[in-house]
Amino acid sequence: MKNNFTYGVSAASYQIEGTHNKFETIWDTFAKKDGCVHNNEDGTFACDHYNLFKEDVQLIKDLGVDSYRLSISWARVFPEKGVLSRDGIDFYKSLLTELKRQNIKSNVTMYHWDMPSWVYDEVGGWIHLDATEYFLEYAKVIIDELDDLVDMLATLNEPMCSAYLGHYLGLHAPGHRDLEEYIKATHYILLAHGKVMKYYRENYKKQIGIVLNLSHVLTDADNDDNNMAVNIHDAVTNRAYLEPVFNGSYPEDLLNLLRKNNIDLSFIKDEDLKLISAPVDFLGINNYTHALVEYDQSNQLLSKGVQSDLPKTAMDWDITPESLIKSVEQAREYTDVPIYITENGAAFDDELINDEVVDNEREEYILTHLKLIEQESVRLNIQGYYVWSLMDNFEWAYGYSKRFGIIYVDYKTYKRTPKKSYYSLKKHILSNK
Ligand code: IFM
Repeated sequence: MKNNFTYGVSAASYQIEGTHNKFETIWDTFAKKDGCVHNNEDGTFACDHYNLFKEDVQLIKDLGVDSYRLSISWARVFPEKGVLSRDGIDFYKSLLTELKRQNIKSNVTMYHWDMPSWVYDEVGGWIHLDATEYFLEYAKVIIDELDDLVDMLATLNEPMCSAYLGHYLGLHAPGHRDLEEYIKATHYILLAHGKVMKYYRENYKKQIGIVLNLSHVLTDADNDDNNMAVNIHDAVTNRAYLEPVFNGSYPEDLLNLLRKNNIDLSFIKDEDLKLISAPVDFLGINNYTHALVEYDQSNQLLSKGVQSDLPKTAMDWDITPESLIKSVEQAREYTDVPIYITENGAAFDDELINDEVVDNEREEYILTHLKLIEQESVRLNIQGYYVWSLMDNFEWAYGYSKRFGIIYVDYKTYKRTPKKSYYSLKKHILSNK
């Protein structure tokens, strides 16, 4: 295994902190619309990490990991247009200071989907150039105020989800279904990344990168149509992000398909692509499963997901550890920078019995994936692995119905109970150090 391999655990602002109604994000609005989020649940209280962060940092410390990956809520920092919240900044200062005190490195993401509602109300979200300027204004504040306390910084988490799930499939906030919006949101969210990269490079010196979710795409019914669907789905979900960030261009097959659908692509400027492809110091990869697809004539993007008979998690996602390695190999076609697996983990239907959660399936999932990563870490220059997630939390459109945590959360009392997988991960880390 690589020397200095980083063990970590991940979580994200909206999913754990609780907004306590002090500010509004696009997920609060989305959750109010019937049929969008399980039981109309939202992040008002989440895991109340805002109040319980010291207890949570102690749990991270006791787990024995080197690093904690967290995100900052744009809306907590800028609850209204042009209004900076000192309380918001101070919360993150306290959290990062506590991590330092406990000698845990921080890996901080500036955008993990909780766009302030005012940005959406002003310009419609990521489909508008102005959103990139609002984001830059926020990112500058975060960087200027927090850089001393941060060890690694990432601009975005999973831009594919913001663009494709949020603006094409309608499964994530803001819940739109529009092909032109998919490519506009893709481009402008990446441009926001590029603008922040420029500011950071001109003024600061630490590690900055981006986190992409990559899933190996395949079909189990090999024919011309299905193979074409595999390629185009790979372009839409993986290469639409890898290529601009590392090569400064979008996949030609994707652009051709968009043109065939009469999408005007003149908003994509060469100078934007230069900013977007500024060198990063690391790539974060989030991966949970593969994407099994077939041709679908009724979809403008020509593919649909299909079911396999493989073992599944509670998300109905196939358990395919080897596909994690395939995704890292795909990224390696684009870049030599160090790679961190910034999210990997699984939801299962946990039960708390006598103050214990015996989550054997999650334990097996995590240890299988982690051991594979350790084995491949030298060949593929993988420098770390973060489990998703530190604790059960708000799982977006699934509300609180899916539990990904290695710590169980009772959503009535906020009591935390480490699960069996927490203890086995702890043991694994200890024996490897
Ligand atoms: O919970 C999410 C996380 O916010 C982003 N990556 C995938 C996780 C599981 O769905």
